[in-house]
Amino acid sequence: MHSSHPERLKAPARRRELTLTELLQGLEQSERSVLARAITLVESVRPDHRDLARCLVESILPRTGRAVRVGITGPPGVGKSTLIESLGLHLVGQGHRVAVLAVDPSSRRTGGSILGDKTRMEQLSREERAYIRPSPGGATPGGVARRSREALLLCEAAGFDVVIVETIGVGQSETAVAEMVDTFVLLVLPGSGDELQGVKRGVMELADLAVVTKADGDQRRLAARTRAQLLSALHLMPPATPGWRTPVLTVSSVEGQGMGSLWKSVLEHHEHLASSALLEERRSEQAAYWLDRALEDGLWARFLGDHRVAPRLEALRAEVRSGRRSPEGVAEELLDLNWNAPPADPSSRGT
Ligand SMILES: Nc1nc2c(ncn2[C@@H]2O[C@H](COP(=O)(O)OP(=O)(O)O)[C@@H](O)[C@H]2O)c(=O)[nH]1
Ligand SMILES: [Mg+2]
Repeated sequence: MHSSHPERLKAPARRRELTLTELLQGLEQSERSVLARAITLVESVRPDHRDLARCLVESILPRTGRAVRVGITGPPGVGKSTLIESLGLHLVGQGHRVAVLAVDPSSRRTGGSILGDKTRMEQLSREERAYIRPSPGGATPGGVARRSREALLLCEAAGFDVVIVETIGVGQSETAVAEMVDTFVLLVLPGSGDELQGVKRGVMELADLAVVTKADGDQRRLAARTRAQLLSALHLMPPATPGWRTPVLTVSSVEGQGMGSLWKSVLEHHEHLASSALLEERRSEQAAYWLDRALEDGLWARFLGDHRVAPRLEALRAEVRSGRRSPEGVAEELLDLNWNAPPADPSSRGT
């Protein structure tokens, strides 16, 4: 059995915290309230919560991996949330159980109310077979994404067979979400065909599927043209999935148009992955990726918390800022300071 957890005595005016057994049972029975509390647990930074969260996630691992994991990315305002709601309703109507997660590395600074994330998926959130979870706040972007990945696993353990992850904001969250899903979907606005080179290239190369949104009203024809431009731009790029040509679709989420074909393409991609060894390969690469990120963050936090580093760092940083010291020199000095003291393997250090 897992390490025991001290009884939680101080929980004034709050619900009693659930034990590992209760959490596991609740997830097994697909209880949404238990799923919500399990996700709150993995989002917590309290050390005793982290212990329990670790036990929980490791215990459910055998029951994960059965969902189709879909990432949705694109610039703010492109229509991600609206599309997820429309697709989610379509899927719920077909009998699927759909969980929606958001990854917002900036949610701490902005209090989670950034421009372009106004759509709350109200209709979908009222569905019994849907579960919607906003982004956790967090100290580091990596921390936010790691919590979301654990939340994804919990959703799978709770029996959700589709998990959709929305990237909020631009930049950091895109790679993180691409590293936790099977199928990564890029949304673009009608008329953005001419600026497809440049900044978006990195994200385009990750796309297993591209979708031109808002193909309705007088934007319909523009959307079709953008689709053609996207197709030829993607043609020049290495495929995000080996042996797979990234399809480009047009949809209108407000009219509910194109959700059937969108889901069909997602399943085709999933089938392409699953029928070769690619799905397993992608997921195990991703697990290794998250191990490295967790180690990076953990080492960094420990380093900053070291009693020999903490008091000196600000002064040294100021010297680097002013140009009196070199970044490399100061880093080496601090790393030596940190790692020489405890008995360490000297051969593992570079020159
Ligand atoms: N005409 C039209 N507008 C849409 C469509 N999808 C979203 N929108 C609008 O675009 C705006 C941004 O949508 P939202 O889903 O919040 O974008 P997000 O920031 O990418 O999540 C909202 O005002 C939506 O009503 C669509 O299919 N057609
Ligand atoms: Mg949104």
